[in-house]
Amino acid sequence: MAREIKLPEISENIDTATVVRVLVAEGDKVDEDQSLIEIETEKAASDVPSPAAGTIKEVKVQQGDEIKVGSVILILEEGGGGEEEKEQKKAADKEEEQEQEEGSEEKDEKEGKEEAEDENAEEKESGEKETGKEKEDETEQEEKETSEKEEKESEEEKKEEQRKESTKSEGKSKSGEQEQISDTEKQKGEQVPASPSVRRFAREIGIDITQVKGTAPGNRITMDDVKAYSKEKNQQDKKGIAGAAGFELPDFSKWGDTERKPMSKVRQITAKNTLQSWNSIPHVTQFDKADITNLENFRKQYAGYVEKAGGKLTVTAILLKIAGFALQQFPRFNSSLDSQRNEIVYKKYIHIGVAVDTDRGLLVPVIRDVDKKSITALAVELGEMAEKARNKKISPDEMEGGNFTISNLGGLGGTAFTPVIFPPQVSIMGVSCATTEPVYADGAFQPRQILPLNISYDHRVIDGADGARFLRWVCEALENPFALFLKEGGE
Ligand code: CAO
Repeated sequence: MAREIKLPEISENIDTATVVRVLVAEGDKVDEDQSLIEIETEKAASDVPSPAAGTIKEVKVQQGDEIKVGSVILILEEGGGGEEEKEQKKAADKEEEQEQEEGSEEKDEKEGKEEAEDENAEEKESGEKETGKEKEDETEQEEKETSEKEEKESEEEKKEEQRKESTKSEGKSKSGEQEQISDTEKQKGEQVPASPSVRRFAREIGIDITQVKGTAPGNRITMDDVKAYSKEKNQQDKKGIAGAAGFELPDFSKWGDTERKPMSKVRQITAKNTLQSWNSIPHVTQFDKADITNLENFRKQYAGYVEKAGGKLTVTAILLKIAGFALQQFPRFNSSLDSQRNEIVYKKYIHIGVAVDTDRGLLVPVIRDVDKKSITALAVELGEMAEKARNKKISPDEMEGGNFTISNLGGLGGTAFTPVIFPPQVSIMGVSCATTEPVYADGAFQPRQILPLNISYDHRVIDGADGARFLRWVCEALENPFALFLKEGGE
């Protein structure tokens, strides 16, 4: 039986997705749960699996399409598509044909009625048009009068502007090129039909009036047109990442060949979020180092134990547990700032995001209730979540609700970096590469495994001293986990 496969619900507040790749073609046989298409939304990338086994009859989408939740992606012929089914299909088609024949008389009658109704409607509309035309004439007359009045105003305004211009000294603040552009723009602006008050309003809110489409008779631009254009422009600016950054690109072709590629949704989201975070949060980054020589021995000793449970006892898994403890000791790091109400929202749960490097870019799955889980359980969950993120199986919900983030770049190398906070969180811990360093202790240099750590925090919520205390607490916990049972934090 043919079945329409629709784009399923993805997540709350998400109603469209972009088709990144179509993984099947017409005639393909698919299994239940086999990925049909790859999609990207504002929040994540994922696959749409087939709800049943069958044969693809028709593919209705293609790469790059923006599709709505509930829209048909493809038609699936359920089952193996064997002879029996073909027979069933033939019978069904025949039945449908018969139904259509029977219904055709009825349809003709109905269509006749509809046509008559349409004609009536047309007549009615043309009648309305006549009355409308009279009204339009009246409006045009009014417009003409207003426009004459406005032209007078405009003349006076021009004179005023000329007076102002002549008092300005030559090339005081702008380059000659800029002057030229604004002069041309001004000339063009004077040619578009708009009243001086509308022109002035556009100028005051920084809108180039030549770009506004007039909706009044004679394409005259009204105040509402300027407002509508400004609103649309704002929305576009918010959407366009490059626009939001406010950089005008030069013509690169002057210096060599270039190629343009669209940013993936994940890239766009990262760009938007990091820019917003960087622009709105006063970041401070604190650095420290932990001697993890003993911890590394522990890791080797218990690697097999965790492996049996299906996980890998990595530095990140251990750090998750330690950060969970630290957030309980320093609740401010587990909070969010409500700047509208001047309040700090303290969360009673410990959900930590872990930055995962995927071939589509950065994804941050959230491990929930870290404080209630063992290191083994955390290691297993972290492995599963990282794999899901890399295989595009992670859902947007699994990346929401984190209070704090760990970003471990140590596996890739590096001595230090300053991570960017994920709003509405107020801090993020970065981990660089552990190396063997000579440490002077007991009267001699000794080779020790040293792990560089950092924490970026929102200075509106957290002071420097708290940042230093938090990170030191983490370092000491890594060096001597028993201290966890003795220590108290801040706040
Ligand atoms: N220093 C030295 N070695 C480290 C290390 C560190 N800080 N962290 C991990 N390693 C080593 C591990 O021990 C492992 O080595 P072995 O294979 O020899 O055991 C190797 O690096 C790979 O580790 P892993 O990735 O399997 O496991 P992990 O739990 O340490 O890390 C994850 C998991 C998801 C954090 C990591 O895979 C990852 O994606 N990191 C990148 C995060 C990122 O992109 N951050 C930037 C965010 S801002 O753009």
